[in-house]
Amino acid sequence: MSADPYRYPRPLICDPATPGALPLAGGWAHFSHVALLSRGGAPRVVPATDLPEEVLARLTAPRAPLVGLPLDRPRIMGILNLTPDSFSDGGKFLVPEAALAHARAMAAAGADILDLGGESTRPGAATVPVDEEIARTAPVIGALTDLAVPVSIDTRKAAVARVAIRAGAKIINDVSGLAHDPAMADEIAALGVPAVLMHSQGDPATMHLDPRYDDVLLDVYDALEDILARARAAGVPRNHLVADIGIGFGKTQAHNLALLRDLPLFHALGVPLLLGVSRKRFIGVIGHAQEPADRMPGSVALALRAAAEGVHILRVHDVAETAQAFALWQAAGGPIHGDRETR
Ligand code: HH2
Repeated sequence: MSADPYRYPRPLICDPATPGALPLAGGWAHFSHVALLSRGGAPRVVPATDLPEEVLARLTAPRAPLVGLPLDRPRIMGILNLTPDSFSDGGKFLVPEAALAHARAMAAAGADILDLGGESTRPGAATVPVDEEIARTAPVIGALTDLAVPVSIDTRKAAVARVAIRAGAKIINDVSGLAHDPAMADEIAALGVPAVLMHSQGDPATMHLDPRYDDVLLDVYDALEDILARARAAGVPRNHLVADIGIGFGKTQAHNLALLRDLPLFHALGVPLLLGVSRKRFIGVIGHAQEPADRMPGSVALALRAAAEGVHILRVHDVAETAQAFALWQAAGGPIHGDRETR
């Protein structure tokens, strides 16, 4: 692999008052040092100012607003699964009235974005035909166009994304990271909308069976870099791209935890970061909560930790609880705005 010592610079989060502290991704989290990671070698901690100018610029540059939403504080993406079989809320919102009521309730509770999906991508899930996925999602999106909160369409398929954007969605969320549908990169470019591109190893039907990596952290970083480069090559502007490490998608619990431990590395991709941990299985295992609905406290804990590390968007089921946690964290001096004046 690359011998470039600055290829994997993992920022070490610090208090904003630390001498030499720099804003991470131009936001509320700060760092003064980075751990230079490498394949097989020990991390080497150096001052951030030792980094080449281009690497430092990628780590510190403010991220552009997403569909007009300034990324100057952690944003909440509320989940709405219009599916019979999603692992946590499957079947709850199949009736359009129930879906619309839940969407409006999440917006009122503090969601900044609503993520609507018509296909479960839980481990073992089978693919849904395009027509059915469109029938599940487009009418609900069309009925929500009066909401001030932008809607994103959670789909791996270009045709579903196209109809959803025409119906009023503003963002595409592709959990396959352009891998499922060869038309997706061109479609995102042609539609001219932002896209969340997530890392996934394999297909939902089989991804959980035996996921393997040489070095999960650096492999996922390299893969996301490739995915972003493919989108750029198709004509998607950098300020339309958001990256997501894809917790639980072709990853064991050990893989998930290794990625979360060194999450700040992914700011080196130079784009906003989104994280989806909400109610996922490893939270149930570690937190002793068999039912997904009982995994809210662990989900909120991880959302707070990720927000403290500068992650821009948290994809959650429990919007009100996450918004309350953020509000209290900020009120008690947590670094949501990062400067002394707001403390
Ligand atoms: N996780 C799920 C679905 N979409 N999108 C992004 N960007 N990141 C994620 O981590 C992510 C996602 C899976 O969760 P959920 O939607 O609750 O369940 P299901 O796939 O069963 O519908």
